[in-house]
Amino acid sequence: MDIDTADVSKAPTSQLDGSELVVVSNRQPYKFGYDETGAVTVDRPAGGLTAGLDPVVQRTGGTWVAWSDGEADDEVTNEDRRVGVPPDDPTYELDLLSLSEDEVEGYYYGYSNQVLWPMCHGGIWQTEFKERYYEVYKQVNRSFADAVIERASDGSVVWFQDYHLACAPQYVRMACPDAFLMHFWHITWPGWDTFRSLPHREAILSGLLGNDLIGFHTDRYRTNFLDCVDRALEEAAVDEEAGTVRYRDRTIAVRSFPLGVNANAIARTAELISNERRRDLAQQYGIPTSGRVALGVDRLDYTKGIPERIEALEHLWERRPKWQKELTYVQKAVESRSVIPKYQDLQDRVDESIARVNDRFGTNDWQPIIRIDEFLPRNELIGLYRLGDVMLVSALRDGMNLVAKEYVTAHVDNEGVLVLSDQTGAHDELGDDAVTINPHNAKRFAEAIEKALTMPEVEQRRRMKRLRQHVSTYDLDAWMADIFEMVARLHADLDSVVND
Ligand code: ADQ
Repeated sequence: MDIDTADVSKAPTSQLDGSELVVVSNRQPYKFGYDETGAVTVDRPAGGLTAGLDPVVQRTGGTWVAWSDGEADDEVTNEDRRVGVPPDDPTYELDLLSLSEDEVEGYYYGYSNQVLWPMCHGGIWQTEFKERYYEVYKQVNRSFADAVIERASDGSVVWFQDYHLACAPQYVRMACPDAFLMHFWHITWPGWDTFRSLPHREAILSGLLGNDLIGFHTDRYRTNFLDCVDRALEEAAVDEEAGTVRYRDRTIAVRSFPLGVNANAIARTAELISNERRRDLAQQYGIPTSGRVALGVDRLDYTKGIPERIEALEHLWERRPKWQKELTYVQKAVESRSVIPKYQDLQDRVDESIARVNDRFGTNDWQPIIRIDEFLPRNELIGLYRLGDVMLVSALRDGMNLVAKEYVTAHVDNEGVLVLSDQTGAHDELGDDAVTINPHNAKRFAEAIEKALTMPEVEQRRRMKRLRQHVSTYDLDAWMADIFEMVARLHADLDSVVND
């Protein structure tokens, strides 16, 4: 049994007050495939948001609409492409949307990941604006909206996730004027000077303003969004202090809700990992148990600052040779969006820099950088977190960064130091007790790694304790409770307007 996923979220859902919940996301919470014998397999949500939301929808019942990208989806779904989940004891319906190759290319790899993703992270030079991408994005958003409209009624609560679905809320709004629509935007929202580069900026904002509630991780993104609305849409009236937009005779609330992790489950799993198991894990990957370990856990994405991190480590081993043979860096990477050329370039850059550093400093009995590419079950990932004396999170820009929070949560013994980029949403919450870095400055970054490695134990423990306290208080349940409480308040306001 996977200990982490066995613990369901305790977030209250009573605020939904009997309304049907419809969750809409690009990725599905259960993925159906085949094993080598041809039998159907089910990949359950392992971590992050999908794992947290699934138990909530299990309790409320309802529908989850997502892109059908599982090999066995045709076999497990009915004629309407629906399947009850969890498969062993279904409590809600998964509604799977089939997309053609052209749609996947235009909507997912195109507009979502080569326009909105780089633009929102401030990389306007990384974007590939193609009108075709936008046309397909709208068309797929329309299909998601149609699937929602089929299920939703005026009393429903519809919850959109992320940047893949910016146009869908306005489409749903037109068909269901009285449904409660909300959206959580998981990535950064840039300032106006960046956002104004987007050729379809008005349409993207207008699509999102079909919602009643829009959530961001931090106040900064919320303020950026309100500023962009104010400047781009003449007909919108923004009240920055109240956090509202008046648009097309409706009021939209815009709030920040910093996402947390399933802290209790991670901590419990971490407690159950024996020293022996940790030693086995280290042995399995050739991680020395005598010296110190720095750890990086990322999707292979150019926003995560992996080459910058390797450069800082190289700087450290070069300028401070005492760390050679003493500090080993472990990079747990997971391949991502690799059909996009910029992601292939990044993979090449990471491969080359790891090879260069290992060539330069490696000896017969020591490899400076160990790379783990294979899939690790959740409890092994938590075991790996515990092996890290120092965690290096060096994102160039990151909406939140849950890896930082997971690392902290796993350090139940209060040992370990978090080195954290000030360009992450997580830094707004954890910056005081982490060692702060700017990922672009290799020299300072190297100094910060050394500071983390030499931090007196008392200070380490003091900082880690505070970090853990924060992360366990503002965990995934607290995030969901805050959001549902806001839904209930806004619902009540809407009711009073209707009854007046
Ligand atoms: P991501 O960019 O994917 O998410 P992150 O928050 O760091 O970034 O990770 C999400 C989840 O993926 C975590 O639960 C983590 O354990 C897992 N993960 C990451 N790398 C992994 C690896 N190599 N192996 C196994 N698991 C790995 C987007 C935004 C973030 C935001 C999240 C949630 O870009 O800024 O924090 O959504 O809102």
